[in-house]
Amino acid sequence: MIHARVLGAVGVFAALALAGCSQGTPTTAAPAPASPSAPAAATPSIGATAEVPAEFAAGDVHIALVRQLSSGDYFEQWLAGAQAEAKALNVTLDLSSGDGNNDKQALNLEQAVNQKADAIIVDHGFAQTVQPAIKKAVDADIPVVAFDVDPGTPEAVALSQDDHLIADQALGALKADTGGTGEVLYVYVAGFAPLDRRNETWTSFKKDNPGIKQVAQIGVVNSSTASAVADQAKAALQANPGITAVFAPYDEFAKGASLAIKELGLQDKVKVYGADISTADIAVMTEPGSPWVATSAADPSNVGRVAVRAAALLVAGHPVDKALKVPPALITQKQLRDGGITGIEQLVEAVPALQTPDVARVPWAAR
Ligand code: SR1
Repeated sequence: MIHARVLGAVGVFAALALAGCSQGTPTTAAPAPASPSAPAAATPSIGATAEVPAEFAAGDVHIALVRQLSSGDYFEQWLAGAQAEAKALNVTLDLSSGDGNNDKQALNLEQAVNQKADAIIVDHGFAQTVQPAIKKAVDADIPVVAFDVDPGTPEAVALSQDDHLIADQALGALKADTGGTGEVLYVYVAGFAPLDRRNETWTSFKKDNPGIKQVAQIGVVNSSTASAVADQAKAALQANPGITAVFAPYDEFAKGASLAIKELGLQDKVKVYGADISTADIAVMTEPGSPWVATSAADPSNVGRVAVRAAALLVAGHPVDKALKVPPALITQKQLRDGGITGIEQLVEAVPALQTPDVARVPWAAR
């Protein structure tokens, strides 16, 4: 693995193909060699405002992506975005996933540090299992971008979606639909930084809206979250027939709750307010009789792109804000149905705020 952080000015590099990455054990996708006919002139690529650093042009940059979780629409789309950005920047992404096992993620992280990755992206994880290795990385002068996990050091870049706003937007829709009164089923699992932040907003929301009562709480995160949540939601809905809303701020939670409501035939009475969006989520939200009426989301693929851009900037010695936040947008079932939106690409066109090219913009890359 090449540890390259020295800037150099070279010309445009050819667009290179990365082999597909798989999940599970660490894998490496190497870029194809640069075209021998690529011009060597010291000019930026079209649309770019700076020259391509030498190590990027040479394809020498390795960024380790160390994930806690990899199953589910959100994580799959996030990875697709990260891989697309790595390809565009001519970076090799060394991918590993803990598959929900925190010890495995910690080992993968140690390995990335020992192999002297040029930068490390830590994607989710629990603070106590990733912070020791993040400290080792920082001490070894390896730049770190921590997505959705507290890195425990101010030297790492902390990337998040704006989780307080995600919860705020979804709860705004819940309040508008219920008139500020009603029994709510809440889906939550503690320990995941984004869910903990959304929970802070839910806690204040309940105080500010005494007419909204949380009558039950459920939640599980595993490799089949949606079906596990569906089972829990069925039991909670049967035990609490007064529930009219479910606050489920993670798409796997929202899908599980929606399934339970439909199976119980409660879709005219109980509505779901969620988080996240994907093509599969759009299908669930827009299907006839779907109770999932609103979600607040960033485009996961865009967030994956931002993570890779931030890491690349750090490798090149460019300054990056220590706290990067990707803003969400509220997406409603009505908006999707009225707009005939069936996929994430269409949605991003309809809601341009879901693209954030200026968050961690790379000056040598075309936009
Ligand atoms: C288990 S944590 C799941 C959340 O991580 C990302 O922030 C997504 O928004 C998802 O809701």
